[in-house]
Amino acid sequence: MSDDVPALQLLAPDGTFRARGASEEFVPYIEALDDEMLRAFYRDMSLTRAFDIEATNLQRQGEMALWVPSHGQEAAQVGSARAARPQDHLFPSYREHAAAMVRGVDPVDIIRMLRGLTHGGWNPAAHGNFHIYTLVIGSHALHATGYAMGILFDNELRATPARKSTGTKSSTKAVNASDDNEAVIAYFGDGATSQGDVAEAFVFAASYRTPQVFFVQNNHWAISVPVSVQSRTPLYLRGTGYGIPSVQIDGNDVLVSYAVSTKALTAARSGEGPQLIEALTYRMGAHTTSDDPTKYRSHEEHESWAKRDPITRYEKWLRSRGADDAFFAEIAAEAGDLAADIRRRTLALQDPVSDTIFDHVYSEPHPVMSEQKQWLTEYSESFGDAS
Ligand SMILES: Cc1ncc(C[n+]2csc(CCOP(=O)(O)OP(=O)(O)O)c2C)c(N)n1
Ligand SMILES: [Mg+2]
Repeated sequence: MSDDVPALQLLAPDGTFRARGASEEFVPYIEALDDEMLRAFYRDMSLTRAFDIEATNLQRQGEMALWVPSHGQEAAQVGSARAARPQDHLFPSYREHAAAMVRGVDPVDIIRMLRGLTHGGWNPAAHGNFHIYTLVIGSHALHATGYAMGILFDNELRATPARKSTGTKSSTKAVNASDDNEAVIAYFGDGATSQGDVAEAFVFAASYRTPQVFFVQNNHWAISVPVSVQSRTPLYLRGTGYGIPSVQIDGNDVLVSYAVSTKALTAARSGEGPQLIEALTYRMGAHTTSDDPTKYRSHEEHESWAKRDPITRYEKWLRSRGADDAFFAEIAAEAGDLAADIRRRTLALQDPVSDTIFDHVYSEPHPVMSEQKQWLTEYSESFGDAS
């Protein structure tokens, strides 16, 4: 499948809705959405874009050690995160700012982590089951799969309280038939597919038929390594090789991302086992603010993807359906207010007290931690008022 013609697409880059061939199956998922939800997709993408630009500026002004831009990947993330039900668990990498916002994570919590004020960032249970960012590439594919195996075993126990779980897949189908069942999404990039952790996650997920979706954002680059070096075949075919139903979508089309993710999550929660979606998109910015992409990729390539921008195309489509200037002005104003609020709250962030670093190493007090804490206190005090 060529990059220019992804297998599944509903919204062409020029903003026209056209479902061809296999994509036709996904039209009813969009027809079922009301205007409010369709506009919410636009709002999610626009607010994330504003947040991302503001955070990049804050990093450039020395307010963060590092920023990881999401620019260009908003549609893939918003469509899939909006398809998830409240009970679902999402395991991100580190670039999933749009998905985080959809699930209720405060953008400043992401900033706090990249400013080095916290090791975690947020409590997933209090933030839409959106798990913490993982910088160790691919490792959370295993965390997500382990979590999905846990869901499976819990379901078995609930279905047969008298019998101890065997860990087999025997009763999966029967107990997973409800819409209320949990499912899992693991987000990772094209580069992560070369990691052993991801391969192991595929094996376990396929073998146990876990209720999960592997959502690969193929943004074409793993820092300076192009996807053509990661794989000789389209990435979605990797999933197929493990026996995981896998599809490739236009990742800059929020509608197809939503529709295909909804179908995949429904299949996963209904006992059909794991699913894989490869979303073709593009990392418009640098890998992080420490990177200079002009060293390894061409201006032409960048420009060709700018023409496929997910927000511009969606705006065109919404306008063709009646959204007027007032709606877009309202969202632009809200995005401006959000950026200003993020800046104000970032500048007001306080450093944590240094003791905190020892507090969560063990769940209970530990003599080695107490000793180290005492040492640090004495060391700090040795500077007197100058410390
Ligand atoms: C296990 C591991 N190896 C290497 C790195 C260094 N590293 C950080 S990001 C990255 C590239 C990841 O590319 P991809 O999976 O495509 O995600 P993207 O950054 O494009 O979203 C690498 C190699 C790391 N963080 N963890
Ligand atoms: Mg990548």
